[in-house]
Amino acid sequence: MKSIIRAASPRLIGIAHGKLKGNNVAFLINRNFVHSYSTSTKPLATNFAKNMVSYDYPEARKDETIEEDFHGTKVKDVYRWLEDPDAAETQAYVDAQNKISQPFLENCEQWQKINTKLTKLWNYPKYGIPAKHGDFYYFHKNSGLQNQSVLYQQETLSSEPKVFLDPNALSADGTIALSQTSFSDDGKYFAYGLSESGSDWIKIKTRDVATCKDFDEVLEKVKFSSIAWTKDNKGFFYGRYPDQAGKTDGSETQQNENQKLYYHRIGEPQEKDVLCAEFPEQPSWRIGSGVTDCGKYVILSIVKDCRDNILYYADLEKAGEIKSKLEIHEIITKFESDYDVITNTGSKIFLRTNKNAPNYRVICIDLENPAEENWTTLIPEHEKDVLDSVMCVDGNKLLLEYIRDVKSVLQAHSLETGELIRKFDIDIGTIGSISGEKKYSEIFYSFTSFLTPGKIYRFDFAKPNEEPTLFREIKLNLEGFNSNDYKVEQKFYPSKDGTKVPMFIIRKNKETVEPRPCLLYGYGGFNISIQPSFGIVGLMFIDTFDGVLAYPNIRGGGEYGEKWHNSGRLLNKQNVFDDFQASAEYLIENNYTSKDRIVIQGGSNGGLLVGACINQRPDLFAAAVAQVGVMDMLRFHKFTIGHAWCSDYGNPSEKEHFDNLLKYSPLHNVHTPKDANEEYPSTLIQTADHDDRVSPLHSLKFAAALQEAVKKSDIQKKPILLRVYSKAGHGAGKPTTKRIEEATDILTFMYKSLNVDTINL
Ligand code: X99
Repeated sequence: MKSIIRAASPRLIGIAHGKLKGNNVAFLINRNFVHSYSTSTKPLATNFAKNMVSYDYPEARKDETIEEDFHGTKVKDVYRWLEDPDAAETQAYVDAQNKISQPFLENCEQWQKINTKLTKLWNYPKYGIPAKHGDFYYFHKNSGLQNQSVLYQQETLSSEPKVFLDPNALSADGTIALSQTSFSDDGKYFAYGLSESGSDWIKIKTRDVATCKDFDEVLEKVKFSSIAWTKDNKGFFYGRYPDQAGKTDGSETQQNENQKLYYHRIGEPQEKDVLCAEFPEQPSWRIGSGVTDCGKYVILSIVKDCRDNILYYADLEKAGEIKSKLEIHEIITKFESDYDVITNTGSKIFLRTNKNAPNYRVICIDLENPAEENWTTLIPEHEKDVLDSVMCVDGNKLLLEYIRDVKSVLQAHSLETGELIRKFDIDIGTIGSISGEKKYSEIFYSFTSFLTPGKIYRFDFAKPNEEPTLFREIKLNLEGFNSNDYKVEQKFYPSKDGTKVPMFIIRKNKETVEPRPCLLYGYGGFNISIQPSFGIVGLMFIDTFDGVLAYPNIRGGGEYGEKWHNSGRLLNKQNVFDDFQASAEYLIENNYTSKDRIVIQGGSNGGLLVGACINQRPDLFAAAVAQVGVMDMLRFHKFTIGHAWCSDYGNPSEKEHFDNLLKYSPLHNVHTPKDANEEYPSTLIQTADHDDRVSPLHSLKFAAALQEAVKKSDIQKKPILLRVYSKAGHGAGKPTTKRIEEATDILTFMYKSLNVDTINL
């Protein structure tokens, strides 16, 4: 949950596999996924919960012939045809669904009112942290409602910023986003990735900083790549996929396999790029790269799923001019832990790892002697706090970011001895991003929390006796926002098996607790921690409905290190759903809300959470919003990067995993409600046509199965809606207009589906 201030990613030397941050988790950064403009005009009932109607859902053809045998169990897949995004039948189905969902959401007076209020609230300037490259500082800024943030350049921190790159100029509708940036070490060249319509595919372009002019070349077929400049400032390493048949625009579903590492020289066409590393026997491997601060080594960080990496290195000094494959040497050979390279002194490499340290520690490996028995520990694992990131600054300092009971802690240690040098005083909340480099003594870091839009601090290690200064504060434009009007609590509630789970609860600052509309948001997977962050949509929910927000830090996340992740993955995945359901029960029992007022929301892996929970406990929630979710747990590994998720979900081709997945897969566990307790909550399923992280087919098949099941029920009155947005993807790079429209849809849906007695618009 890092805000816009994480936009630039100046943190590491380029290898960031151990903990996927930034764009990879964009669905968390912007809890609200948006869509294209609506034109529908049909009038609608005002409050659905009080005004039930029945729906004429589109007919989805059932192909009873598609059946697969999994370890002796035959499973039908009657909506397999919906897996083809290009088939006319699929497109007609999507159109028919949008014709129901779009007017339901948009044709009411509240949609307009919510949209107007949200647009007003959203309109405040948002700044990223400055980072120094060569002779200039750079930062991202969005003046308020610009579709994409603009990258600015300035000579000093007080001089007039100049526009360096404005993505808004690249498309009329804001659907071209600047998704990656990387400056050469001397700051003279700039490589940047553009993505279109929310796809994970990027095209890398290069620019001469002095003239602000682009070179001619465009590097294509790039995805899941780092951009790692060599210190001679001549070019960079990046990862590229082979050509594939058909489209490569993010609307296709082909698996992403056989990524290879290339070296690109600035000013040259892509055909001249040098193939540096490939592993043809290992199609799922993805090759990250980083050049060490000293420039001598390139370190390859290879992942095959979503945790654990291996490391190789090549000696660039020995290699000389890069003309052919690198001679690579092993550092870590087993996929069993995470290893993030921090920096090096000569052949000694410092890494953050969870090897034999589930809360992570800092170790040192000598490349000349990399065997494990020769590793040393510089900073041991903390008993309770999780070491979330480490970077090297000011020559010999390490900046360590910990997660302590979901909140951020920041401190500096010596690179030589590991000793603590200083603690930074951080309020209760989250460090959004940090910029700094080994060669500079100056750092910037941003802070965010539920009630703090953003504060950017500057600290200079050259002046150790001075305190960090508040460099910039992000403020809402509204006179009306006063953080004292709200209350944030952190509670620890017991889950089904007694495990204590932390949860933040945010509401109006009142003495008494009374049942209010409650938005319960969860993720629960992939070692991702849901830390406090500022969100306009959440505030709007509190203000408009006198509502309550709840963020349970359910298992599967990284809030308490690898153990917390492990207890919510593979055969333990049910714990994630149990934790989420227990959070709803806690909120009801403690009078924060009631069953007819709870809406659950989640995106991506959190969409799976929502899908599984409405099947398992339809009685517990009034409404549900499942965004870009993974819904077919028997087929997820067959599309785009889905195979990488087997580290959390297991592989259906293994019997014990299949048995487990079949028990919770949203698509395979829908029911026809036979009594009131079985009625599904009002459900909004959202996806987008260029989502190549989680292909829309998951949502399409789930919606078809749900609607088919409820059609046969006299009990089911609440709607099951599918909204498929166009020219949008998984969430990263979504233009502001689309974000606001989508958020308006969600809030309108919540208003209509919950027992809302207060509405302040
Ligand atoms: C991914 O699938 C990450 C994909 N990914 C890389 C990147 O492997 O985005 C990679 C390498 C280098 C640069 C950028 C990338 N993720 C990230 C999972 C969850 C995650 C995901 O998106 F681990 F956080 N999912 C969607 C999991 C289930 C639904």
